Amino acid sequence: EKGSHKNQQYFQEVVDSPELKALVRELNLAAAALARQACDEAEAADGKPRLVAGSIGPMPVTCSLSPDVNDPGFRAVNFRQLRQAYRDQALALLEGGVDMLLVETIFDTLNAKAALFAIEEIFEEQPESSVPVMVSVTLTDKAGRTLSGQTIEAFWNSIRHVRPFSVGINCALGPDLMRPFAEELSGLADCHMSIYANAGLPNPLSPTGYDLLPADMARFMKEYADQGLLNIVGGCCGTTPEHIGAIAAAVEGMPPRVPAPQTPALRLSGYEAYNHTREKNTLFVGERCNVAGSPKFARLIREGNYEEAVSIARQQVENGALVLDFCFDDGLIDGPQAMRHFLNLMASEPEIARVPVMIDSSKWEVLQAGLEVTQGKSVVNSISLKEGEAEFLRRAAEIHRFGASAVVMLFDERGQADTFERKAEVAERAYKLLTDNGFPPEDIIFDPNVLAVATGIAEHDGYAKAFIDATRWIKEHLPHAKVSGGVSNLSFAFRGNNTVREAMHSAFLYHAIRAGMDMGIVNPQLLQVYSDIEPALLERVEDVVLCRRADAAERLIDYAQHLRTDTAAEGAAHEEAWRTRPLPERIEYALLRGVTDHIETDTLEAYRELGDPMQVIDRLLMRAMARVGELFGQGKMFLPQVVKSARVMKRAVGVLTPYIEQNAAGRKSAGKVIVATVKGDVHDIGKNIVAVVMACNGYEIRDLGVMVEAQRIVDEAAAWG
Ligand code: THG
Repeated sequence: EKGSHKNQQYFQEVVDSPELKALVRELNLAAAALARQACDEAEAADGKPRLVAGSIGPMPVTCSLSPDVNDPGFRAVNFRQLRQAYRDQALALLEGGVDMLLVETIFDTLNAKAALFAIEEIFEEQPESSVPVMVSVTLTDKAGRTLSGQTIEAFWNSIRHVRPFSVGINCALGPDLMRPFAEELSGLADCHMSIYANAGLPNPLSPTGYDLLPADMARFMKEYADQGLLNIVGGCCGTTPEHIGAIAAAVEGMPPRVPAPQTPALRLSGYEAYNHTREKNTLFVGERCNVAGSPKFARLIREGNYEEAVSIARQQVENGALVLDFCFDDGLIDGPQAMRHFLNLMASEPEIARVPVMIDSSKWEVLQAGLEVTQGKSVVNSISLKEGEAEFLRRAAEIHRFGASAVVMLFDERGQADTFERKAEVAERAYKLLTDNGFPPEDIIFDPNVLAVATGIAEHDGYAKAFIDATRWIKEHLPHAKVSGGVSNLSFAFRGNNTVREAMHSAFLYHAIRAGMDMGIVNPQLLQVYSDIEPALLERVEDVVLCRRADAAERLIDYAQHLRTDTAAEGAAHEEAWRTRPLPERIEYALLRGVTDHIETDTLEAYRELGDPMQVIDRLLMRAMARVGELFGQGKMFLPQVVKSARVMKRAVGVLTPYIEQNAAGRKSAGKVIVATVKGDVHDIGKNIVAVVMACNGYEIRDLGVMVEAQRIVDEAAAWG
């Protein structure tokens, strides 16, 4: 405790130290002047132009990591402090006459975002001072992550909104270890690319203190240029004027890299990137971390039990949520403080924080608080025209400066858009305003308002249909804009009756997705398979969702009533019923519905009957999985359900494995196979199935596990082959 306190105090002193702060302007003015003078001298000597890039470094403190292991929610510095310091520095560099600004050696993307925020603000206030901005990240481990945990693509998604002159990698790894990540970045970045690596790793025995001598660096950089990875090249730690001279000579006259054009897409990130490209299925946003939408979550936050609250976030990611919504709007909770604290805590949980965040609040200062603590590219939920055009555009501009996307609710000064015509009108107006003011259309996520239906009030009957029609219209008329909705709102009239609620959500999603809905805020654990909805219920639910008959609500309410009285008894009977079906049907039932309870006994029974584990896999398990794939393809099953199916599959394969190994022992090898999932992929279900199938066919399998580096796979293959 004491040590921890001291540690925090130390960092506080670093941040507050007045001595260097007073010198920011003086130091940076002098730096710019000295560099300019050196350039002028060199230009006079050989007549070639020289440019000065004002370097903006990463700071000794970081905004997204706790310097205190005992207190993961602690931060020594906040976004506003960094933004101010970077502002002072950038102003002085610009005043000193630099030709460009170089935000470099980025190890924490949030620090970099503070610098870029400050720079963009200056350019907006004084457009005449605008110069090109270069951005350069540093990767600290062989997995290609920043110190603050992001992959290179997640980093790029976080900063690409500034449309930099160039992006690149510098420092840390030498040119050999850096190469795979330079290749990756080069494929992603639609701007120039820079590389200035260290001269290899530190080496006290070398005359320069680093491994690579000028000729080595020159050779590496020539290879980079040959591969078409370079527009700008140089050297970082351990390089000397001789290194730079050798590199310049080696790449002289070589053609520059041509950036690959990128298709517009919603590109988000947490620790990892999530790109919602055209071929992606619906994006599910987990709704459970919402104090207004979950009594349990609300209680945990009010009691300050953040640890358990964080576990709710974890469960959702495990159940297939690809983005998490966080909402702390409650009269008894300090919203900005709760948002900040929760997101800071979550950042120390890599399995949760790998997904992007949706910051949900009706209060602007809560949205800002969330933006100030997320290093990734987040989604702001939400803004609207409720308070008029000026406020709408002011908020949109600030969201863009933070590099976030925005949910735009279809509200205007007249209120909520509840008919198709009003929804289309407000969406068109908001879209035009945003795109005319430089907001990227692919970062606009329209929410046409999912409102409760079958409430008994006739005016509400058309709400779901209006949402679906508006979705179709938006996707047809407003290029690249996305459509999202809070699905659980739809069924508020059936609170307490999850059978009806789930059926309503699945049917609604089925139709809205066909109309073009891109994403939905849902409870990932409560989604029914569309084709599983009991026909009588489905008919009534679809009557309501599609507004097919005047008495639709009444009929669904009646039906729900009879379900409610019977559920307990019927549920138990239903449970019994599927257990008495033939074995293949039981296995399919379990796989389709993600029921793990009996899968191990059923699989073993199948093995005893068929006598061969391969037959069980081929004839029963794979057939059921094929059905899962088919339903997924038709939009009748959703990712969270597929995740559950895969878990059942894993259990089934698990009990068969000893028999497979037993069969394989003593048999002549059909060949050797190495399996692994590659960097960035933690999902090993497919890999495991392949391994099992091949083992059954007599292959020797070596399983290297998940997230294996390319080089290790090659090395293992060479050693074993
Ligand atoms: N659009 C946008 N954002 C949104 C919404 C929207 N955010 C909030 C909300 N709507 C979406 N989130 C929820 C979360 C929970 C529920 C509904 C919507 C919900 N909760 C159960 C209930 O109230 O009955 C709680 C059950 C329980 O936990 O016991 O239904 O539309 N942009």
